[in-house]
Amino acid sequence: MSIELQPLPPKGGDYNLENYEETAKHFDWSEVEKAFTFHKTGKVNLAYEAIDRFAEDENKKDQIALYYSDASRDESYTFAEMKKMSDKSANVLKEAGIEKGDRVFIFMPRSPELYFAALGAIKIGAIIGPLFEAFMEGAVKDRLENSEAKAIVTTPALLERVPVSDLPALEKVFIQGDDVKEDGVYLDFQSRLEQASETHDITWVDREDGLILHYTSGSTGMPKGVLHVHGAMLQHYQTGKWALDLKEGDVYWCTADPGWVTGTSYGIFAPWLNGVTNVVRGGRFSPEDWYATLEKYKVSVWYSAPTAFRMLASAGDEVVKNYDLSNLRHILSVGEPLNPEVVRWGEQVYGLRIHDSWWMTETGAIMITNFPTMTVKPGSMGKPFPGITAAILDDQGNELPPNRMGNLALREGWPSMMRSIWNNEEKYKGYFEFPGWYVSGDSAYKDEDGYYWFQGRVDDVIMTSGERVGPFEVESKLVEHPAVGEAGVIGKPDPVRGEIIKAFVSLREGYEVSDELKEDIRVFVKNGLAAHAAPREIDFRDKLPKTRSGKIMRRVLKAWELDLPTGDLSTMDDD
Ligand code: 6R9
Repeated sequence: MSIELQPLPPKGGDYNLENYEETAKHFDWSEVEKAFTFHKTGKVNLAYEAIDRFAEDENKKDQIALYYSDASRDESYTFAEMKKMSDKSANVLKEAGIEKGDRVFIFMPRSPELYFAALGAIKIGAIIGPLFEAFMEGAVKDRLENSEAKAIVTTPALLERVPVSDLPALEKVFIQGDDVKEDGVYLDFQSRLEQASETHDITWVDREDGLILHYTSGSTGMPKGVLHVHGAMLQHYQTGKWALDLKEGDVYWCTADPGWVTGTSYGIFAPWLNGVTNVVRGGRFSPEDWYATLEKYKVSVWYSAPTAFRMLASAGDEVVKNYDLSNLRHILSVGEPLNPEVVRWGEQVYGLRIHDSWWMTETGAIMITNFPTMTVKPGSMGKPFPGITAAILDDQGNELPPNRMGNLALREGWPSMMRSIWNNEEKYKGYFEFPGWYVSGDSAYKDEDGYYWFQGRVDDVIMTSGERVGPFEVESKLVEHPAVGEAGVIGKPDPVRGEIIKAFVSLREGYEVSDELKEDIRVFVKNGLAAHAAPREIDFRDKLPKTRSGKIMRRVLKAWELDLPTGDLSTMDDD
């Protein structure tokens, strides 16, 4: 029996989605179109719906659209100013010969100009390719080469990682910085932006035209380019409304970097399509800075990730008391399993529940989530968003009954579904091996109430003495132990048991490695979960390998264990 938490009373007004079950029964995506200008005009461009229509609205134009801060800058831009800056940026790109359909990469640390560049490119119908600032030359080259990028917007510091002469398709390199010397290929983005005209005729596109290309790692091979289209805005908008519960007057902060899908779908599109104030903070994580950001901007809706919440929890419960977080009313999480322990911790320190949401780069927007008006079962990802059909399939594509673990799949055809893998039709088809279904690569089960429970990536599931064990369950239990900061669990091949469970653990401040502690942690999992789920081996490490978006890389743990090469680490957080 899992624990069930009744919905908490709303803080300040009703939630947008009052009755999940009723709404899901009757929901139709075509209804969502009525929220957009294109429903009346037939003219489509996501940037128009996100920025320009509010800039043209007397009641909205002077509202802050973007609050930006980092160690050296502290700025804000209204919707009217965002329109002006993105129009200028569109003119800069267009004058340099960039056209509809061209790939324009954006390779820079978070800054207001990153957002102007992205919106400007979208306004001319170009396809944007966000690149995380920590990528090194090889990773940048692979992505620009694969997509035949025509332009990149970058900074002087990152320019050395762009191998321009090895990229024949790359015609223009826009550099955002001081005193940039132009020479035909290299162009000064900053001065051009200042000088550009403030009026721009937006390029109207088709709903099926390309919007954004996100490169993401699979279990094998090179990162693949996942293409999304303008029509995805229906789902960005509606999930913003019902899952994030965005409404007039909200100040919203998504902590993800736009180099990852969460930082674009929910750091650019969803908030602005809903006309809310969006907070962007540059720089690195620190508990004090994060709480100061929530306080300073009176953030009301906050979207972050389990690793961040665990790091905040590790910082201790005292630090949060120094900040006024009274405006906060709704918190969400994505990217990796949200341990029940973290949900309990959230309720304790914030007086609010952290709501899990599940989706992927390929799905483009939230697919399964815990709605604020719904009973929450901590550890479960929640239920499918209205208009989304999910199922658990066996390896032959048959739907499994409740409580059976299998492949988490989605009925194809949701608005923000990827439309292709760039230059790789085979890979794309690989997701749709069972007619009508997109197979996610995650394993999960659905309980008798329709809640989905994440078990791991398909290839991470552990079989030990004939028992199926999801590493997430074990990791969740491990991090409940007071000494454990983070934990990654893999199956280690064993001649007798098939696999045994092996845990890699980093300790919290103040704890020392010892055999006693090891045994204590083992017994803790054994007693808390099940004997067969207790790790037979525990290795202590100072740090666990993680992707830049915070996921513990079990395949690297496995490679450590088996003494194998670790493969492509271009998405790994190695600083
Ligand atoms: C948005 C994003 C996708 C993979 C996905 C799954 C994991 C995402 C999760 C979750 C457990 C959740 N994942 N949300 N696992 N619970 N709520 O993260 O996209 O970087 O493509 O990762 O992340 O394994 O398949 P992406």
